[in-house]
Amino acid sequence: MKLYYAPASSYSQRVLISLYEKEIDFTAIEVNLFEAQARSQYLQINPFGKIPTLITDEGEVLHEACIIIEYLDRCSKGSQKRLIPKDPKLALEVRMLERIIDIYVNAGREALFKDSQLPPEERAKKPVIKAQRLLETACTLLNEKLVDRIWLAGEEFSLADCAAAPTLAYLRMVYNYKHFSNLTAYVGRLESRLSVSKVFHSGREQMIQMLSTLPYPLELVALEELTLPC
Ligand SMILES: N[C@@H](CCC(=O)N[C@@H](CS)C(=O)NCC(=O)O)C(=O)O
Repeated sequence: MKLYYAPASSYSQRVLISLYEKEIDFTAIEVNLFEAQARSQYLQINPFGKIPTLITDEGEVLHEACIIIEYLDRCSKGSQKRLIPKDPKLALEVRMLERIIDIYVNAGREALFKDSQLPPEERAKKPVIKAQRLLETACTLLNEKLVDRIWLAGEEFSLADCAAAPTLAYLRMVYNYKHFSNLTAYVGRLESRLSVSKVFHSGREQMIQMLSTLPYPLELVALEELTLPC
């Protein structure tokens, strides 16, 4: 199978983490959406112009990180770990947590990121305040789930953790979540996990380069650099 991806793309990273977790062989094809010709070629594969895309060995084209991960999980051989549990009730919770991360945490992160790139006098208007409120609601929920859990859905690393790892790492650039202590401890566990650290390591250089070109530059923030907000 072939994965079209970019090393710093958080949605690509979700899929890469799942591929490493499941130890699936794949061919990685890096896409540069900033390059006109590469972009127009890629639009033939993904008309939305979004990465990642997976092309299966049967030639099926799959968009959307969570659907790609679900496909990879269905290809599981006997001993491979499952990222979406077989138990239907647990599977629903995993999917719900993934949606919460995508819709509230990631959208909040994107809204805060866009806001940080506006001239200071134009920042912190109603839409971004609303997005931050939803982001904080989601972080509160995740923090509560993590009171007695190692991973988001319990004992087993899942699709929800694949989504959480890059989202929460990039979130630190624009939002300090140190006051959510269970969430912060969980992020420490996530970032020590082999699949996650491998993916972050390979995306780091591209992300630092992209951040340096911003009108209001931002930096990748290591978890240890987060201090408790006053
Ligand atoms: N809903 C898509 C989102 C993918 C997405 O937004 N990818 C970003 C990179 S992390 C992208 O391709 N952005 C390029 C653009 O929006 O032009 C998914 O789950 O895969």
